[in-house]
Amino acid sequence: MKKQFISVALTVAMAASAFAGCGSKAEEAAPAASEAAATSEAAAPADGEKTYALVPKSAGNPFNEREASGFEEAVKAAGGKCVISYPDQATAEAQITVINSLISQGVDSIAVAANDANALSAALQDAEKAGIKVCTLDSDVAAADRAVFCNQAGVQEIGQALMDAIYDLTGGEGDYAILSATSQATNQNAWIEAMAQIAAADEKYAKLNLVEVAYGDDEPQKSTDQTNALLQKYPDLKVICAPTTVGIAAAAKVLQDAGSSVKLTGLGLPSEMKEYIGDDDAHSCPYMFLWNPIDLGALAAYTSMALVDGTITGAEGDTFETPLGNYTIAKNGEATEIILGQPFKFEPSNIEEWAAVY
Ligand code: RAM
Repeated sequence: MKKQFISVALTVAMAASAFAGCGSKAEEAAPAASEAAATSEAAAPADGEKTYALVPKSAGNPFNEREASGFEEAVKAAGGKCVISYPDQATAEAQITVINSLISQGVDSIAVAANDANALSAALQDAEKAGIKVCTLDSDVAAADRAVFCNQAGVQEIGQALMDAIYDLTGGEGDYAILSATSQATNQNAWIEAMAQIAAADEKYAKLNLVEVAYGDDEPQKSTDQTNALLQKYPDLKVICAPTTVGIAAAAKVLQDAGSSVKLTGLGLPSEMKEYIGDDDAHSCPYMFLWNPIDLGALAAYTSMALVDGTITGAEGDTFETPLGNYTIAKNGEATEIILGQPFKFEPSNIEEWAAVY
């Protein structure tokens, strides 16, 4: 099962890099923040050509850049025009500015990784009123403000994987802390909430003690400072769980450089974490989880194109075919979503292989 996942994911990742053509590395395929504005200016479509926009959470985060590269390659391979518009900060306000600009440009769709569950509502409703199809990826908004959410993996599955890792790495009891991204991030907040519910629902986790949820705002320096603060404040801390690729990379370096006995887990990018993953005391992170960010970006592109051409509306039961596979839109509470896959475990035996992919 695991092998099959690896080979499918590798094939897809390789196909994604092969598509890249113009710049085969994911990092090179995504424009920097300053270039994004230029790309946006050049977005005026030729007759009949559709323009699909992506609004990531922030610039300068390698996870977001890989997501953008997957989106861009999928749109280009289908002959569409792609606009990647990074907000200048990881805030809802900065994303509203970008969304308003995309509405003025008359793009056909917007896929957004939201920095806030509610604050983008008016801007996204304006986009929809202007005939622009809206979907979310990575980090969702309220159901009424988008057609469908491209979810990397089930919230419950991610919460369970992280809670079980904390249980394992603490030995089943003691202090742990969470180092998150921004306090408003819909995705991190949903995972942290799921972890809390899982911990409360089973006596097994009763001896675990969550001392603090700290926020590094998906900024390397702030995440480093927050890790140091946690170490100082909680001398009995056993584990830090960082459900953010920026946070986990920063914490891994702090812990490893200090030779700390505090163990780390969470959600990390293999290429950034390979030097920190190991079973011995010289490594800060025994294992962690993630999904393929290139595929997540590609799924958002296929979803955007299917919304624009009318193959799907975002309603429960809608189905569509993509080069990643066939998807059926499912109901999740009031909302609808498309799940990319399961969280995948990165550990010493597979980290090298994956670090070369993303
Ligand atoms: C960071 C971002 C992103 C999240 C990953 C795990 O890069 O916060 O939204 O999905 O971590």
